[in-house]
Amino acid sequence: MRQKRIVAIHDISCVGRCSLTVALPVISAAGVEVSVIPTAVLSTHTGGFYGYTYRDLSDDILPIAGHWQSLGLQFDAFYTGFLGSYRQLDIIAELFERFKRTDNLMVVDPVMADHGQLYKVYDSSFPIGMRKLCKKADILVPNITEACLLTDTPYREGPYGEQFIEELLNKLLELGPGWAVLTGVCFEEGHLGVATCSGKAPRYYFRDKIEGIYHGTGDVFASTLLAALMNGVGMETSARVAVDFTVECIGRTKSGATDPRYGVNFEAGLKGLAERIYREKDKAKNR
Ligand code: PXL
Repeated sequence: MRQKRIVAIHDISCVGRCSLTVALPVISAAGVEVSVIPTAVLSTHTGGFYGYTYRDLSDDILPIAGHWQSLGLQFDAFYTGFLGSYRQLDIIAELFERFKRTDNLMVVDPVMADHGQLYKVYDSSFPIGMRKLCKKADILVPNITEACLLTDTPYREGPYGEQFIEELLNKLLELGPGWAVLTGVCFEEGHLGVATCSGKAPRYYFRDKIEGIYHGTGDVFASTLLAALMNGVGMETSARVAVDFTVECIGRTKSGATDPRYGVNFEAGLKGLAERIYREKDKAKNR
């Protein structure tokens, strides 16, 4: 099989293990070539650190795309995460239009909020602008807070009823993506997981919840999901692999008792992740 090539469009948080410093190693470990478009450069991410530097790279994105077009480059997927400005929502939508083919995947992680709160760097118009990008996505990967903001649903804490989650998934699909992959789904105390839905009955996968707030885990999840998908693994299995890897990284970090602002120890699990993805790839091929 030809090697797959994707573009990861996130910020570079120089310290803190999120966005590009997660997407690059995780997706590369699965044998996929990763090109990047940095949306901003920060000294650290914005979660729990103060005084961080912030350089917005909005003006560089379309010139980068223009150069790539002049080289005739094509990509199997575009994967967006944290964006550096409101203006970037239109810029990325334009980029998607330039590079969309019938057989490539636009994956949007609408990174903007968690635990019921919009990140402080964004104002209340950001989720409304984000809906335009969701419209162009093949796969949308929000957490519950982001899903609520995107669909005008009042946020509440879990456990949720199945009806609440199914309505949320349907409203996400109405925004335009082919698939909604919703993280942070909880039907009973102590269990947390993911729902995948493309219009038929949603599929769920849960693991025991590890208490605590761990930074960058949304990026670990979405990067792993895409790494598996690019290897021909189906959506439901890819979501399972992504949940299992994220839980494993959180567990390892918890035992290491490091400051959770510095992200999770995913590095020690990369070899095992690659092996699992290749096993699932073989199974998918022989099916
Ligand atoms: O992991 C999401 C993320 C990415 N990039 C930056 C962030 C955050 C979450 O807070 O601040 C800069």
